[in-house]
Amino acid sequence: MLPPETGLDAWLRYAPLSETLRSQHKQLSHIVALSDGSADPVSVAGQELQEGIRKILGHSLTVSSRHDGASSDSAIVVGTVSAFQKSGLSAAVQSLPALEEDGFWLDSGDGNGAHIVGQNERGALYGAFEYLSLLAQGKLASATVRKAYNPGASIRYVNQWDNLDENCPHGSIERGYGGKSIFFRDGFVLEDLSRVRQYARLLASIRINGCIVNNVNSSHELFNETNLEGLGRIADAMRPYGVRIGVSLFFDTPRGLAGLPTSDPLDPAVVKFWEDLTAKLYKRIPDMLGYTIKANSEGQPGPLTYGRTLAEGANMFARALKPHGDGIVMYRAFVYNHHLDEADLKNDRANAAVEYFAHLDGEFEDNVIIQIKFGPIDFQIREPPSPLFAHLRKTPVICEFMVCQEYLGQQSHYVYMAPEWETILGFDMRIDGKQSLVRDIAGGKVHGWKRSGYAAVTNVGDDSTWLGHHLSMSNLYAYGRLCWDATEPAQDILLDWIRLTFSAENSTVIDTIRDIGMESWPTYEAYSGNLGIQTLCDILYTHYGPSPGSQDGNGWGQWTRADDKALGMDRTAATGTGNAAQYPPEVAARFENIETTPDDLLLWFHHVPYTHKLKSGKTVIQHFYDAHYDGSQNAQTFPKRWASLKGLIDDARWEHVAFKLAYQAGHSLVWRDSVNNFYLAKCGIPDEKNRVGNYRWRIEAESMQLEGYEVVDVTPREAASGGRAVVASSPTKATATTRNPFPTGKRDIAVNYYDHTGGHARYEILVDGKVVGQWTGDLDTRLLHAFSEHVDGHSATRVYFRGVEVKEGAEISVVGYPDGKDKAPLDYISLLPEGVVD
Ligand code: GCW
Repeated sequence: MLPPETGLDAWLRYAPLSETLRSQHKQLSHIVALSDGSADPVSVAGQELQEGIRKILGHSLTVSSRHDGASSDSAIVVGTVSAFQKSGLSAAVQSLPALEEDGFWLDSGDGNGAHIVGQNERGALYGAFEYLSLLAQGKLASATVRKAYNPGASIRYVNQWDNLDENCPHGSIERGYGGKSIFFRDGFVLEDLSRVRQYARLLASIRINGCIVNNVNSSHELFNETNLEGLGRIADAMRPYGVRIGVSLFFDTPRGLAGLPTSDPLDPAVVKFWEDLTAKLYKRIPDMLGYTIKANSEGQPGPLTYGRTLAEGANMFARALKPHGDGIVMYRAFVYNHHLDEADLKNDRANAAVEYFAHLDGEFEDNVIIQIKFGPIDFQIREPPSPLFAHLRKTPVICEFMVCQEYLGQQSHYVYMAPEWETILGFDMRIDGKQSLVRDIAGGKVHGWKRSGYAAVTNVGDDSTWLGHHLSMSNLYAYGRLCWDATEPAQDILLDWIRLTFSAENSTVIDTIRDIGMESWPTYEAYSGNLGIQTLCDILYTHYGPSPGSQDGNGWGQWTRADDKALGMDRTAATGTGNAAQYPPEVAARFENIETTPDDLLLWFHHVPYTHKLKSGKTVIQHFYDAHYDGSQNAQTFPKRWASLKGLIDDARWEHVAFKLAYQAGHSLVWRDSVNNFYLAKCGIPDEKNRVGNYRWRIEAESMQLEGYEVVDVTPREAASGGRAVVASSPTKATATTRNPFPTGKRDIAVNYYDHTGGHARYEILVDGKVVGQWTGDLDTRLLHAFSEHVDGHSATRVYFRGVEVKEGAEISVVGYPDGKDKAPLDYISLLPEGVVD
């Protein structure tokens, strides 16, 4: 049996190679880490190499900080170019290819000693991690690597949306699904920052060089004296790994913290306040990377609040940073009016970034960088790139991704997002009619920017899995890899991650997880929102489960404009919001024309009848129905495929993932039925295959004989089969009973119920008086996504009892034992013949 693993070391677990592979490696003599200190990246590299080589190969090596001539020939030497030169190793670095900042040279040396040479200390550490990654994957057993590695972008940051929670003891993270904050608790920086150190280690191994540690919805309390000291400790914990920290600012801090009458960016007292605060921060964090700013967005104050331009606001911070080094302002382009009037067909949230920022190009200080979400709306299952990427020429940009899956299943569903990010990174904007891929814009190549790149909202938490789902860590890993080299294929990255995380050598493990991973995004798209309509989750509450109706009828602007005849946003210049015309002419022409708009973005750019024929020949509505059936059907195969890995990976991680994938399979059916029934009710066009609304093996709870249960209408209606469910009216026990109307046979009994916060109801299911299954509604403490308090599409879920012999006419009862606010809600049962999914 393989020893249980928690996931804490993620892809840095350094699992032992098989004896066969181990025997192909020569014994190295020792490690030389050319460093003068004990907490700098080079000495960390030395320790990491020592630990990694011991675990992977079983070789114990000593680490010295000096190179001592001939005896070092079979050593592994790590250091900067200049340290190599100073240590009598000039020959080794004489004819190296050019190395850029953070770059490195790796010569794995035929097993006879190796050289890892960083352009700087950070680069040296990256080189050590690269060496260990190759070693752990068995890639150095038969090959020698001699290669220079240079970054595709200088900014490779993560953003944490951790709250200070000064008013409530929580450690919460906005849109965090991996436990509590590893940075803050109850208004202050945590005393114990050991997880922060471990996080920095993971980040360094994927060459992330910066971390913004607090929520963009910030608080002025971040800057009280205790927290200034605490931020310094965070920086100290991350610095040995080459990770610099930055902070998110609350625009109204001058008023809130210093009691100034205004936070007007042109007011001398306000300017002075920020200068002083910045000086204080640098005193404690001399290498602070800068400030992230969310202003005039979703209720946040900002320069517009004081009658100033966004550039005037950004520049105030930029000037405050300048005397202290290379600090930057990462000014978020996520500025929009969330009280938009849907009745006006010209209104469009997708237009906001260009409208607010394009004309300011040239007005920003040279240390202001505009941080743009990858799409025009908000991390949806599919979006085109933000048109703002094509407008800023003088002002460098950061392309913002989201590693945590806010709109994509919140780590209770697995979605490997690198393939989606690739559609953005590889998109050609055709600026001035020339090739201008988003990755070349963000990487600085198109406009010759020195500092630009990527940020991702990661939101790891204190759960040992970091993100709440072992498989979701493939997203953090892939994000780092793409920041460094955005041309790497998503599948290659996934394969490396699997070899490092689960098994370097077992092809069943590697192939199975690769297939699940590569299918996961198209699968989730198929059972959520298709054809560019957006994800269709509930945008007014937890952003998790299905609620297609929530998109419209409010000011948030994530509209679909679905009525009984047609759906989709008309974003054309000819008849719609004009958003298509925000792209450079060639791209604009493609999106303006329905014929040249790809099907997967059809409803993003066009308002079409449900009967509109796609390029596939299907109608839009039939595509919706089919995709939801196909996608959820595929999700049913994930647990089965995962089951084939039992014993091939450790039980602890196997069980965790098995539980998540089984849950996902059940919830994918909730998605399928909710979305399909919603659109069937809207347009009245039946499914050609007659599946939607017809569930042959289903028995509705509201049609059963009820004792202690009462029937309720569910909101939204489509979140319950038939629009209704039952909840206990009795505080102690409720029973729903029926008789099996189907022929005698073995059945997979599926029970659809609701698991929300407020209590853990227990349930039993009996056939002819015999208990055939029991469970507790405690998903709200086992899954870490944002849970609902209600009976709805978020809490709807399914449990199975398989292979139960049920006689025709047998009495079947579900008994619920309510607990607190959890009134043991029940939607339906299905008595499925083996192999049938419904
Ligand atoms: O996607 C939305 C989220 C908000 C978030 C905002 C942003 C931090 O729902 O929770 O606020 O984006 O990016 O600022």
